[in-house]
Amino acid sequence: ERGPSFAPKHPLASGPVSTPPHTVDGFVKEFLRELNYGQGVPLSRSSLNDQYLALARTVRGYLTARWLQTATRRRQKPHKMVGYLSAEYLLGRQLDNALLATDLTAIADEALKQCGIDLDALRQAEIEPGLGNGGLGRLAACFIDSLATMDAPCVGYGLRYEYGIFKQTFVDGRQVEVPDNWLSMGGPWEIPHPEMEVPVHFGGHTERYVGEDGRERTRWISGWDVLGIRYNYMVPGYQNGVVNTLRLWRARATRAFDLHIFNAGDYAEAVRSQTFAENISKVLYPEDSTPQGKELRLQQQYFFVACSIYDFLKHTQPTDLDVRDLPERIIFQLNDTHPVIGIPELMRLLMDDYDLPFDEAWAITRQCFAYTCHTLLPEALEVWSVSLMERLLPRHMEIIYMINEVFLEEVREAFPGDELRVRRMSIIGDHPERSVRMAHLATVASVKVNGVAELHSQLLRDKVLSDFSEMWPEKFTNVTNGVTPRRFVRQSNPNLSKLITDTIGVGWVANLDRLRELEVYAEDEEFRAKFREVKALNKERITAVLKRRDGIELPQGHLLDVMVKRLHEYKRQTLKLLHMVTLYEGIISGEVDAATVTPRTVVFGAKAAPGYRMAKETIFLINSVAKVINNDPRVEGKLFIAFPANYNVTLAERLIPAADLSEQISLAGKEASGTGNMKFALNGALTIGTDDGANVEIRQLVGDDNFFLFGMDEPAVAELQAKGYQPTAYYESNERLRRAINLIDSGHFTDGNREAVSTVIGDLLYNDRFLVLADYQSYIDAQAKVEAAYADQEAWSRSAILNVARTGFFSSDRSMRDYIDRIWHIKTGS
Ligand code: NBG
Repeated sequence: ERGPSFAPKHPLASGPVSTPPHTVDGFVKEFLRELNYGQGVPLSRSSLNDQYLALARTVRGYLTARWLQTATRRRQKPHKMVGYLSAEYLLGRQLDNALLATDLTAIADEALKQCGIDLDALRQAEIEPGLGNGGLGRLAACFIDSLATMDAPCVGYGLRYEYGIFKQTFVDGRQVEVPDNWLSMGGPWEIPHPEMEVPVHFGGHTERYVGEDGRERTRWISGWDVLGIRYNYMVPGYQNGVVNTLRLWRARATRAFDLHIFNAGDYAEAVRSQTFAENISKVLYPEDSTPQGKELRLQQQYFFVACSIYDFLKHTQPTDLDVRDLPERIIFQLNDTHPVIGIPELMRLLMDDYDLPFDEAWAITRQCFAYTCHTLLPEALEVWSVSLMERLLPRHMEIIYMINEVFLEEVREAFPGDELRVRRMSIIGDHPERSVRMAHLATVASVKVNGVAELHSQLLRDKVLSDFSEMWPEKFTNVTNGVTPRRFVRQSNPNLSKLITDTIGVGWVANLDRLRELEVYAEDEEFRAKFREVKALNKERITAVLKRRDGIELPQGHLLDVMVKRLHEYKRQTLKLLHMVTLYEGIISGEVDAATVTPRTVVFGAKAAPGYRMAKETIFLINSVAKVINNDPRVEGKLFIAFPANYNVTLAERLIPAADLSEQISLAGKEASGTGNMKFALNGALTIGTDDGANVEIRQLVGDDNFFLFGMDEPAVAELQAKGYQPTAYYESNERLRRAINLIDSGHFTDGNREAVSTVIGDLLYNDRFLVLADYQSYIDAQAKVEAAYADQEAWSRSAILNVARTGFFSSDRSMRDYIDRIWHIKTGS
C-alpha cells in the first residue's frame, strides 16, 4: 500500500521540477526556505545547528536535482553496473565535499555572509559520519567518489550504523571509548525510505518439497525476520553534474513479529524483541584488520548483503530482465570478506525463488562477483563456525556445502590424487572447529581476486592463496589502491591546490597524472619558496586546530613528523616511540648536546580496538613518554610528542597537509597497501618507510633519493623468522636500544611504576612478533639521514615537490579505471 507507485500524471513527473539557481541571491532564498520551512525558525532566532542543517539541506537540494537527472538518464539506457558491497564507508564530513562538487563554495560563502553567518563556523558544526574503522572504509569512500567523478554506474551498498567508530578520549593517558552518536544532531544528508521495506530472514530450518513439475526443491522456513530500511546518500562527482547513490540499510522489527507477541499480551517482551531486531544496525564493530567472530557481526553482514541484492533484483535492474542475463547487468564487488555471504544468498535466490537448477545458478553466480582481499594477517581472514551458520543461515550452509562439493571435484580433476591439497583448499575447514573459510568461498566464486598493492597481490598469489593461484592463475590480479584528490588535496590543502592551479591550471583535480607537469618546478627556486610558504601556512593551521581541539600547544619551527593510523602491533608505533626515547635518552644521558638536536615534533593519531590489550598499553606508553619528554627542561624544547585523541578523517584533512615526514614503518609483508602513505606523498611530505605495501610503489615513483627506506624486506623477514628470531639478541648487542628500553623499563616515564610498562616491554623482549628490535638500528640510521636532509631546506623542498609531482598515480580515479578495465567491464559516461 505504501510501496512505490509509478504512475506519472504530470508532464514534470519524471523530475526534477527545477534546479536551484546557481547565484548568491538564489542560494540565499533556498537557504532561508530551508531554515524557515525545514527547521521552522526565522533566521533571527536560529541556532548554529539550525543553520548548519538548513545549509546542508540547501546544498543537498542542489545535489538532489543532479541525482534525479543522473538516475533518469541511467534508467533510459541501462548498462551493466557495479554494486560495491562494503560493511564500512568512512565518509568524513560531507558539506565541503558537496560544495566543491557543485562548485558552490564561493556562492555559499557570500550568501551566508549576507545572512550574517560564517561558513567556517557551520563547517565545524558537522559531525563526520564515521561508518568505518580505517583504511578499508576510507578506501570505499574514495572509490565511490571516483566512480561518480568518472560517471560510472555504481551503487555503494552498506550499513547505516546508528553508532559509528567510537570517539576516543584519554583518561590518565589511557584510551576510553565514548559512543559516537553521529545522528544526534540530525542527519541532513540522508533520504530515508521507510516505506520500502526489504524482508530479511534468519534462523529456522529448510524443507524439501516436490514442485508442480515433479522436481525436488527446497524452501527455507525462517525462525525470525527483520526489515531493511533504505537510506539514500548522494555521492557527487566532481563538477560534472553526476550524482551517484550510496545506499545504507537500517534494521527494523517486522510488524508481524510485534503483533504476534503483542497479541500474546506481553507488551514489554514485544518492545524488547523490537530492540533485538534493531540491534543489527546499531553499532559498527570497532576491530580494524582483525575482526571478531561475533554472531551479531554475521547478522550485520548477511542483513546488508541480502537487502542489497534484493534491492538490485527488485528495484534497480530493468523489470523485464531475465536472471540468466544477470552477469551483463551487475558485478558485485566484495570489499574484503565481510559481504561474502552474498554468494550463497544469490545462489539461494536463483535456486529457490527463480527456480533455476544448481548448475545454472552456479554458472550465473560465478560471473557476478569479484573479490578484493585487504590483508596478509592470517588471523584477519574471516571464518564462521559451521554450527553458527547452521543456526543462523541454514539454507546458506546447505548451499555452501553444495558449492564446496562441486569445487572440490574440480580440484581433484586438476590435481588427481592430491588429497592434502583438497583439504587445504576446501571452503570448509576442520581446525580448530568446523568452519566456513570466507576467503576461500570468495575466491572460488569470483571472476577476479585482487590484492591492493603490487607486493600484496604477489604475496596473495605466492603465500596466502597460493593453491588457488596455481589452479586459476588468470583469476588473480592487482589493483593498487588510491585516494581521492578531491578530498585529500583540493579540499584539504587549499594552499597547495592554489599553487598547483596557478602553475599548471585546474585540470589536475580530475586528472591527477597532470601533476607530472610540476616536476620541472622542483628546480625553480621561486616555486620552492612558495611551496615552503604553503607548508608553513598549513603548519599554522594545524597549530590552531590542535590548540582549539585538544589544547595542545605545538612548538614552532620543528620538523613535523607524523604517524597516523590505527594502533596495531604490525604497524609498529612502538618503533617510532623507541626512536623518540632514544633521542631523549641521548640528551638526558649527556651524550648529545640538546643545542645540536634537530627540533622535531611527532604527532601520533591512533585508535585501538577496545578489546586489543597490547594496543591499549601502547597508547598509554605513548602518552606517558609524551608527558615526560614534553616537560623535561633538559630537552630545551627540541623534542615534542603530540597525541591528539580521536584521530578521524576531519583531523587527517588538517594534519596531513602540514606534515614534513610521513611514518610508514610496518613490518615488511604485513601492510597490504596503506593509503595514508599516498595522502602524505601527494601533500608533499617525504616518507620514511619499509619496503611494504604501496610504499614500494611510492618509492619506485618518487625515486630512492626522495624516500627514506629502512628495514628488512619481506624475504629477509621470512628468512629471519624461519631461522628463529630472538629479540633479546638485539637488545643485548645494541647499546642505544638497550638504554632506550631500560629507560622505559625503569619507570622513568610512569612515575617509577615499572608494572605499568611491563606488558609492552615484556612483549618486545620475549616475543616481538613484528620484529621491532630487528629493524631498530636501521630505522635510527634512516632517521639520522632525515635530519641531515632536512638541514638543507632547498634540497628538502625539491624532494617534497617531486613527491607531489610523481604520485598522481595514487589517485583513486586510476584505481577505478583499473577495476573498470580489468575486472568490471562497465561503461562510463553513458
Ligand atoms: C586494510 C589494510 C591496509 C589497506 C586497506 C585498504 C583491512 C582489513 N585492511 O593496508 O590493512 O590500505 O585495507 O585496502 O582493514
